[in-house]
Amino acid sequence: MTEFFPTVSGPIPYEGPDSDNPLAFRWYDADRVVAGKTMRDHLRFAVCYWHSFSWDGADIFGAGTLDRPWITDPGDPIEAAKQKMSAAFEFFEKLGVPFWSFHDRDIAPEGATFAESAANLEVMVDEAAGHMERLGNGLLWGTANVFSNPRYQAGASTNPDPEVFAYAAGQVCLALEATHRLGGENYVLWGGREGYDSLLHTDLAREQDQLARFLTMVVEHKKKIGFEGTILLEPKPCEPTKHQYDFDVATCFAFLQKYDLLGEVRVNIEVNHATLSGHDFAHEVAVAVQSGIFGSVDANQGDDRLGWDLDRFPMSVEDMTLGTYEILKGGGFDTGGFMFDTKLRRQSIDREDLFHGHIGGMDTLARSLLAASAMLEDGALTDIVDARYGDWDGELGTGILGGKTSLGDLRDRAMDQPEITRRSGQQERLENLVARYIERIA
Ligand code: XUL
Ligand code: CO
Repeated sequence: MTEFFPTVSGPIPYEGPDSDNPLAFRWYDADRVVAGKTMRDHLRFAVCYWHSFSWDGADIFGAGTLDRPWITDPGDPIEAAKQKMSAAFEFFEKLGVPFWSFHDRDIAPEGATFAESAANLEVMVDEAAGHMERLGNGLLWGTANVFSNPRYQAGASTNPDPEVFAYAAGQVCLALEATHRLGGENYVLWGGREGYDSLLHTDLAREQDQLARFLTMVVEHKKKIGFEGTILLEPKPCEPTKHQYDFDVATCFAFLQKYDLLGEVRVNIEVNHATLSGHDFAHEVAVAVQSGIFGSVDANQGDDRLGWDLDRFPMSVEDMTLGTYEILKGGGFDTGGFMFDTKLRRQSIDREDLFHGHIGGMDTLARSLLAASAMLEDGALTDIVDARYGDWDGELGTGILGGKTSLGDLRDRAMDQPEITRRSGQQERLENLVARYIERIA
């Protein structure tokens, strides 16, 4: 069998923070126990198939740049798909990553008819099952690509043509069954082209109802086939459409509530989608946790000055620490994990660059886990928040929240109260505290 990554022997070892070996982890020590669980079990890393193995570096201005021999082969499409899959599993094995994720069209070529595509998928799911058996790795999630083919130009479930809805439903049905067969822990629905570019030709009310019906059918089918994983929506505010319906976590929550899908569907938060929606990653996690819909994370970051989806590997320990702190406060991942929906930069053309990107991303998140768990274990931050709201547990607070006090009662009370004593919010002190936790990671 061809070896696609001959310069890396793998598995990538943990060598500690003093190591200068670029092909070693300096922070991700899979077996190290942090707050009662191994790093492997806390972080639940997954590599994505699409950007890492199906993408050759092409962008809207130019052709592919990356050295990807497994996708330049023009031969038989199934043989080419098998070759790509062996490159992917060689990479998973050498990196030493516990999970992977895919779209149906990443692993199996689209055929001339729906039936032909279904047959191709079946062959490639068998192939994947064989690789997974050998390697003993898991599938974090599967999904369907219902946005690339021209038939989906006006969306999949939100299409004005019910024929397109029906085709997409068939495709998602097969992708969900494939995910189930491979033991997937989640099934993801990112909005794709579910959104609009112009209100002049869009009926918002109908499109929302269609989207809800689609999602309900997915939940119904999940139960029918006995899939025990979590169904996840992936919020994103724009791109490819001007306005995506699953704009952010709060919008998804309202949608799930309106259509009676709370308890059935949670969210997969992508770090850069949070940035694009004008929120911090930590904000999106916190909203999901407090709404009971936190599921999983796509760990790729963007760039503050470039307003599109850059899918960079996560490099900011501070941003990731604040997000990871919210995840840990919510009890951590159950079926979710950190998935690298990440792209190399277009000039990172060597195959080995795929290792450097993932090693850096995994180390960033491992450091963030260490800082965030120290912050939580110490309790210094939670103590300050508890003290800040402490008066709500007193007579006045419980009276208001318990519904015993009226607006008029509070007017009368205010009449004989002295001016209120204000307290410092101490934001800078808290930010310094976070900086200290990050500095002290060991
Ligand atoms: C698109 C995106 C997708 C989803 C899966 O922005 O993030 O890769 O994660 O369809
Ligand atoms: Co994503």
